[in-house]
Amino acid sequence: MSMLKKVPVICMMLVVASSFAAVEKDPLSPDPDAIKRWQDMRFGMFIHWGPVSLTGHEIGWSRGRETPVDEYDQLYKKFNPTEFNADQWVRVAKEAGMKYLVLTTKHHDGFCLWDTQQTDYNIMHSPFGRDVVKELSAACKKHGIAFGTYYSTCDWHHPDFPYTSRRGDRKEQYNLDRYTDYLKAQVKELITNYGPLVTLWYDVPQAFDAARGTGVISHTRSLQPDILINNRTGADGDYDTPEQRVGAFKRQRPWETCMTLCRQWAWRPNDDMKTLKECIQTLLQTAGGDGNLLFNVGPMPDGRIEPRQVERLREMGRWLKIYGDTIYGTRGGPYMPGKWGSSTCKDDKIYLFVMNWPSEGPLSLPALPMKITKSIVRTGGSVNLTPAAEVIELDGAARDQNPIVTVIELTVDGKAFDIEPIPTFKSESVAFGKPAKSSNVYRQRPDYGPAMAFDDNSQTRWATDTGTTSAWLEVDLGRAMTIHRAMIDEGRFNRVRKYELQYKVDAGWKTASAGTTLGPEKQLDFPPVSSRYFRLHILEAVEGPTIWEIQLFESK
Ligand code: FHN
Repeated sequence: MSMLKKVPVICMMLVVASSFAAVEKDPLSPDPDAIKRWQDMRFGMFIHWGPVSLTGHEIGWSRGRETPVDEYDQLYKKFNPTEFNADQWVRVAKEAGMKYLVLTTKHHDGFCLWDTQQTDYNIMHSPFGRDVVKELSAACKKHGIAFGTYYSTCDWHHPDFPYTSRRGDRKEQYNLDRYTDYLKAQVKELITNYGPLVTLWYDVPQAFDAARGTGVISHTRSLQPDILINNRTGADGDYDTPEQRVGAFKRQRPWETCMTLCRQWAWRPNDDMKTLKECIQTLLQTAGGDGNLLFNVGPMPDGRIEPRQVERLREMGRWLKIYGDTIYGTRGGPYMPGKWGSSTCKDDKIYLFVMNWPSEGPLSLPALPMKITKSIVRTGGSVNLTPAAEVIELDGAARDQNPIVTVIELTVDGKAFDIEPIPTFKSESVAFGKPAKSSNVYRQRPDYGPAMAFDDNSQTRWATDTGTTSAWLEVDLGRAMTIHRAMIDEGRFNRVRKYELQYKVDAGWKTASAGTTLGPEKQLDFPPVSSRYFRLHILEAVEGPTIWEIQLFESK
């Protein structure tokens, strides 16, 4: 008789049970329920604050730039934000419709906003002498807002960290292992004393390679198994963090756009502030891409969030009070975002956010593979829906009801999320979607690769490494074409100082058009030239050139 038959069943069950228990969770994989909870929240508040607010300059970056290092590092001795009220900050976030909050507990300047035992360079040694992280964590718990902490991976103040700035001035003496232990000890304090945290938001992993970053992730997850960790430890982490731009449509990996309400992360007097339209449309484009939006405020040196920023956030909250069901708990798509707008979905509902109606005629979107059983215009007015075979056309009085966005709710006869994402742009550019290559890509990251300049997506761009002053970007049209017009969009970057648009002939590259600066949506008209290969050759740039889009138009 086999051994198996002799083993009492109960003993077998114990063996099976213990083997399951023994299967360790992979510390590099996030808890899927935590990811869903976080994605369902969709909208959070980012807060960049510290003694630097006394200067009105940028946190971290201004150390040794606008403010001499010695002066910057003494600011905390004057920092006494007596108007700081954690409840007030959290109430502003809540009234804005934000569901989570992430505070810079330690930025690149190394100053700590909590009662850390690892260094005296912290808030308890300032005239203020109160534990800001503790008070904010408690206020979030009280008001039902999830609390997360930003913790800068780099630390230009710490003696063991190798660099003294973003530009990479390396110190003579440093000890990265000892600094990593310091980082881990502080992260343990943050999670143990102020958690549970929705996320540990690391930043600028200078000197941290993937191995070291992986160790930081394992350490963090060991302290709180369902914590979420971003992609800035030096390793991939749980979610991507496109910054100051709406990320590209992506369902297969979580992502979160981090963006400033004004221009600077930390408070700056009279800083430019985004309009309500820009704020709302950014949220809709982000959610439509299946991403979260972490929207930043920089409180003032007295501890208050600037009243005009509070009012802007309250305006967003008033919009979300009416239409929040089209954002919270939804997924991006099925229509992919474009200049027209974006869409989200939940159960049998699809929400269309039309931000730019055609100047004439209806808005045409590709037909859905499901039947539309009902359609209503949530923002008022009516819409004629003609679901023809290949397109659905939307037209009617709805278009001018709301200056920010027209919200149309479609009900379909199935689960909307099951619909394969649908591209919504038909580009006239012959370069759209064609194979591309370039001389340099920012940190070799595909989300900044050459293809991003030929995807007709105004949210993605080709970028080059910091310090790059010349580069080229080439497209293969697949066959020889006669081209007479191009559009090159550098947006507001304005880094190019000399360029040539070239086409390849047997003898090499010839110039179709040449100039100095590009800027937003530069139109180039030139005598028709024929080739299969075209390239933008940037001969001179003041900083790493970056191009949002290149379009090439064929002579008919
Ligand atoms: O240098 C920082 C910057 O101050 C800010 O904290 C942003 C937020 O994502 N991260 C770094 C720039 O990428």
